[in-house]
Amino acid sequence: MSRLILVLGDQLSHGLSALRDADRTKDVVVMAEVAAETDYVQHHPKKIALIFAAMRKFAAALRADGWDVRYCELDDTDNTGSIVGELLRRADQTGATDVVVTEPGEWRLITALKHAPITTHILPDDRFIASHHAFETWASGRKQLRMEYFYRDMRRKTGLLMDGKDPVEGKWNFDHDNRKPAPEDVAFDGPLRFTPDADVAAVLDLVEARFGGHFGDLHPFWFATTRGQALQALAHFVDHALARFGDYQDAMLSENRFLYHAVISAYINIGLLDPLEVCEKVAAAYAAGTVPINAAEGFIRQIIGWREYMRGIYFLEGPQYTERNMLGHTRDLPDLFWGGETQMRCLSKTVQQTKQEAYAHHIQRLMITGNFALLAGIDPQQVHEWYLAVYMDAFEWVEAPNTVGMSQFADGGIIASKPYVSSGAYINRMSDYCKGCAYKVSQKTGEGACPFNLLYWHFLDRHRDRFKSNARMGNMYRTWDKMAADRRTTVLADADEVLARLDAGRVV
Ligand code: FAD
Ligand code: DLZ
Ligand code: SF4
Repeated sequence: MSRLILVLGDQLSHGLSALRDADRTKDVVVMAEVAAETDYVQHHPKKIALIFAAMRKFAAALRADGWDVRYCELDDTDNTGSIVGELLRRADQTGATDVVVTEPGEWRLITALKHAPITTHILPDDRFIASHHAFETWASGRKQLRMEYFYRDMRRKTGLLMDGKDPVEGKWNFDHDNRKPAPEDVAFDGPLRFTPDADVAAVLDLVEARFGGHFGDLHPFWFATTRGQALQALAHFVDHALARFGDYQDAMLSENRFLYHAVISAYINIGLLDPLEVCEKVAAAYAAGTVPINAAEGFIRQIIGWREYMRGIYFLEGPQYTERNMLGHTRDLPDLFWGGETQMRCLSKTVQQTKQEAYAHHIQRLMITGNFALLAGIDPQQVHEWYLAVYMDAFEWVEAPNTVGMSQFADGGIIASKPYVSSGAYINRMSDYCKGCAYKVSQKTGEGACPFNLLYWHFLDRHRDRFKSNARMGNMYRTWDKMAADRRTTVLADADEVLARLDAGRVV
């Protein structure tokens, strides 16, 4: 009896556990473009196009490899609109009674599959280095789940950048060397871009027609849509950008959106690249002497450290994680996140870039949009849904811990030991946004004062009870307490005025 092998849009890996488990002479692969997956948030059109184009190309590659693939396009007349609906339709067609699937990266879909009226076998997703069991074992009994210690275990486990039992060059973490401000010139032209072929163009037409109303520009579309192209994009990054990745990891420039970043997260997350192979290529460049340790270590830490850790937390904390709101923030997400007018140049540039590219790098996500949402007290669930929608690499297992935990501190400190907040001074140091902004970053109060300067103190003041005993925040409170009382009153009143403008839908 044949079985149905479900391959989801972010499972486009030839070594997928569900495919390894299958028999290509008997089993039937099911892939489907469905409204339930395109509509659970208003995904950026570029993200939908990337997933559909890569799914179609992956299906073609499987067929060429001898698999029987039943692929349903979004506009097919008999499309049932959901993954479970498609499985039931294919079961009717083929007589299959069982489904095999690699575990999806989202509780929503796991639950739907577990409750599907057909026997479903969910296999571990072993494209990740740490299994659920390994992460639970690491986490159990620890008071704090700090990424750094998990990361060291991952280094030991993979042997990446290890010299026997010790880290190469004697240190686990070179983050202190990775905080240079924005450079004058960037000697990298950004990620490798691909011209859409006829198959990609057909997807672009479909996405334009069906999702043209979603936030985000579909054109120009230049993403890799096959593993071969993604490997070329990776090689381009390793050869031309990696050496400076570490130095400028945290820098931001208005007119250079990618700096020395890899722009491969979406390719890894949908399965075109394997995280370990990516790290091995980076480690090989270090071993060959073409990139310094702060670049290689900084990059590998993001993947075997942060990426694996975020997934571990998502599955450890369970389906309700996305509803956490430890700071009780309830303000609605302002329209400026959807491209509405703002005078804050850093926000306007980051949102505009997000709209055009479906991409912003980590510090833009954390210290511009995330920082503002946290300081302004925006409802973390709305913030989470925004991040899940607008970035091409956004899947809940990685987006939610980054947003709800790291960026919004809504999990109460499981991920971050203190909230990632800053005044305008940090943004000014790390970017060129403040030059030409309608606000003055050096101004602390009054009309024209940078809203980050005002909201920063407002945040610390309103959450004093929660954070006053956090050792890492002692300096912030000491600075605030040393300020003259009437100045503090003015700062808080000016911050309230900014928040009132937000609430009234006026331009900030
Ligand atoms: P680079 O800066 O070149 O880094 C290399 C790789 O490291 C990335 O490709 C990615 O695979 C990995 N990586 C780096 N940081 C992280 C991290 N914090 N968590 C997981 N992996 C990481 N990343 C996503 O993949 N999907 C998301 O939905 C997502 N949402 C985020 C939301 C917020 C609020 C924040 C602060 C960060 C989020 N990140 C997310 C993490 C990070 O911003 C992106 O992985 C990174 O910007 C992708 O760009 P890049 O490929 O150029 O990465
Ligand atoms: C994100 C996404 C979108 C937009 N569309 C599809 C789709 O039509 N078919 C599909 O199989 N997968 C899609 N995906 C990816 C899924 O939403 C993803 O597998 C789950 O969110 C789990 O990570
Ligand atoms: Fe952003 Fe403030 Fe700088 Fe303007 S002055 S760009 S609002 S940090």
